[in-house]
Amino acid sequence: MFHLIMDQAFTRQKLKELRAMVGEGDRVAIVLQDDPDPDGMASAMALRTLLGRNKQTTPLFAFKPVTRPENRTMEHLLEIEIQPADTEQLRAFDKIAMVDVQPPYFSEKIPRADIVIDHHTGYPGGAAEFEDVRTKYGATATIMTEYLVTADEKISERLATALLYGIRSDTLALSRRVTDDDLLAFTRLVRLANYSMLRQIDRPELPLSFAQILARAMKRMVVKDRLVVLNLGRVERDDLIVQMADFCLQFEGVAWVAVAGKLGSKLVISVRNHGMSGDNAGEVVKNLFADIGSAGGHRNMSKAVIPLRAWRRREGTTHDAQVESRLRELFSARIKGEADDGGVRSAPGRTGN
Ligand SMILES: [Mn+2]
Repeated sequence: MFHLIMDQAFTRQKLKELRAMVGEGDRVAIVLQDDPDPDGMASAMALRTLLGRNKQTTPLFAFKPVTRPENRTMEHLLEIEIQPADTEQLRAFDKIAMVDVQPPYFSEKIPRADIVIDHHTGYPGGAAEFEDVRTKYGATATIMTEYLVTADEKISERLATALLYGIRSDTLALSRRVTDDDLLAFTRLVRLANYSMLRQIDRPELPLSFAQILARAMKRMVVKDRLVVLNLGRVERDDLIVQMADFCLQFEGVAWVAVAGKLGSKLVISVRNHGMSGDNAGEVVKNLFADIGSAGGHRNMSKAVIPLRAWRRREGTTHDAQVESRLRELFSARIKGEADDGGVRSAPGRTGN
């Protein structure tokens, strides 16, 4: 079925062009967008396989490193090494390729682009000798899967896991902008991927020290006005704050969660709600904290990052218990306010990928 629906003639032609372009001894750099995401990382691995290359001859680069915990886990578990990009260093490569992104994204930082494979809309095109931009696709990993199938390449477990995760994350688990092509690529990869690895990527390992923090916090947890507010105090990673916020939202009677923690010299606050009625988590944090830190997000999830010094200046103290009670006051007043206004609505979350 896959073969009937895939546009293999087109892909076969492009594959021929792609391979003809890259000489055997050429050093190829693959450049990813800032803070690379799973679709980009998976597509880069696939391009390397298609060109019959390895980490030495075809390294991956990004101007800003991976930050999301899940993506870092993917990078680590699948041993995807991404080096910091440098314009001068890139100039020395015989070919510069980019996947899941296009040259204008980088403006002057990229000396040139030779190979571009992507699914994003809104770029003029024509910036590289080889281009394959399929804007109707949900993920670049889908395009890459078609290339691999057309080329009759063996898709390793590691590569299949990466591509499957790339498609899944760009299409929000096949719920957003998913096309038949994405579904077919997904189906093709399902049998090849490593599910225990996928589970590990979904649920990054927690540091043991977090158990104590968790135990103390859970004892204090109360639900008032359908709101849970906790300050975890000092934590070693900000995803622990995010995971805690997600966890607390699962309890009965909870509609809103705000979990804070101190990370370095900052207070990080992660906010969640169920997105019923007009609840808008992004607006709430902006209203509460835009004057002392960065604050924003979507209807269902938002975040504020506040320098502890700025918090102290406005609120008087950064003592953990007092931070928690102050946050409870602020959120409880704000959320009631929102409900009284009938809720402030805004556009749904960004659809970037
Ligand atoms: Mn993508």
